[in-house]
Amino acid sequence: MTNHIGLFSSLILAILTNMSTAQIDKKATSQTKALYTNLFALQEKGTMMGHQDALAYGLNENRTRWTDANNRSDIKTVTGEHPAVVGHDLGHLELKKDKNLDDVPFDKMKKSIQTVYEYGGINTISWHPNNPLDLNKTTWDKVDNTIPRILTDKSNLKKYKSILTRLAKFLKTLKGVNGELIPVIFRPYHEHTGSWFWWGAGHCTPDEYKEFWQMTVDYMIKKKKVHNLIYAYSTDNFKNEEHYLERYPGDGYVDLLGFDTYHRNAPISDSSFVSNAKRMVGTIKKLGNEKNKLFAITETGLEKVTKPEWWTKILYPIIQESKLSYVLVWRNGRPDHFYAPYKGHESESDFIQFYNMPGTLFEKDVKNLYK
Ligand code: BMA
Repeated sequence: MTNHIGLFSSLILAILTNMSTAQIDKKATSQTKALYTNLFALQEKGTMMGHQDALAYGLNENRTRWTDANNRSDIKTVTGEHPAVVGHDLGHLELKKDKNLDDVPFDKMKKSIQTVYEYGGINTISWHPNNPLDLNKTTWDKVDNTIPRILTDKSNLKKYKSILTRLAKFLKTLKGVNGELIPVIFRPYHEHTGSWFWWGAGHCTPDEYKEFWQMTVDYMIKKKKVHNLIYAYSTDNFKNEEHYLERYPGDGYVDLLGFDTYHRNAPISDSSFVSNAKRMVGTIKKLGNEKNKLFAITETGLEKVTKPEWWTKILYPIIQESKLSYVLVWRNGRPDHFYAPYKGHESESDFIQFYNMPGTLFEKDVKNLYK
C-alpha cells in the first residue's frame, strides 16, 4: 500500500514538474518565467492585439509618415491605448548597422522595447537576417543549402556564431529601470514552410532546419547565457497538422506555436481566408493543449485594410474565444503598405468597435505579467 502511494505521488510530482518546467530555458530570468506562466492564465481573459513597429513610426491623418515621436502609436491615436504586443525586427543587426532593414535605429528600438515593458506590454522580436555566409545577400536571396553548409563546415559555423554573438549582445542590453532583463518573445526563422527566405523549405531539408534551430537555441541559452527569451516557432500557411510539424524542432526547443497568414485578394477571398485561418488556429490550439505550449497568430493583416469592417467581420471571428495569446498585424510602413488603422482611415471606427469587443486586449488589459 505505502509503495503504491509512494509511486502515485512520485508520478504526480513528475507530471507537475514536467508541467511547471515546460518552458524550454530552465534558467530563464524570474520575469521571463513569470511572463511565460502568466500568458497561460491570460488565455482565459482574451487575445492581445499586436502591431509590428507600433512605436517606431506610422501614418499621419494626411497619409505622410511620422517617425520621430515618443510614446506614440497609430493604435493609441485611434483607441487611446497602445497595442498589448509590439513587434520589432532585428534584420541588419548582423551587418553591424545602426538601423534595421526598415530604417529603425536600434537605439530607438531599445527605447520602444523599454516603453512597452514599462506599460506592462509584451515585446516580440523577429529577425530578417541577411545570409550569414554572404552578408551581401539579403534575407530574400533564395540561396540553397545555406543551413547544411553552416552545419557541416567549421568556418561557416564560426561565421554564423559570430552573428549569434551579436544577437546575444543586443538581447542582453534590453533592460528595465531596475536593471533587470526585459523578456522577449523571440521568433527566428519564421515562415519556413515557404521558400522566400534562405532558411525556407525549398532550401534545406526538414532535418537540417530542425538541427539548425536546435543548435541556435542551444548556443543562445547554454553558450551565450541569454535567459530572457520565450521561443516562438512560426510557419506560414500550412495544410494540416503534419505539415505544421514537418520542421518542428521538438517540445524542448519551442515555447509558443504560431503561424503567419495574410489576407490577400479581398473581398473574393474573405470567407476562405476566415475558414482557413480558423482551421489553422484549431490546429495550433490542439497542439498547444497537447504539448502544453502557448499559441498565437504571429503575423497577419490585409494590406491597406481595404475592407472597412475587416476588424469586426474578418479578424474578430478568427480570434473570438480562441485562447490565442495574441494576434499581430504587420507594420504601418508606407501609405501603400500598412496593416493597422491610423487616424482618419476608413476602418478606424470598426477598429474602435473591435477594441471594445469582449476578449480583445490592449495596453490597459495587460498589467503585472512580469511578476
Ligand atoms: C515585409 C515588408 C518589408 C519589410 C519586411 C521586414 O513584410 O514589410 O517592407 O522590410 O517585412 O520587416
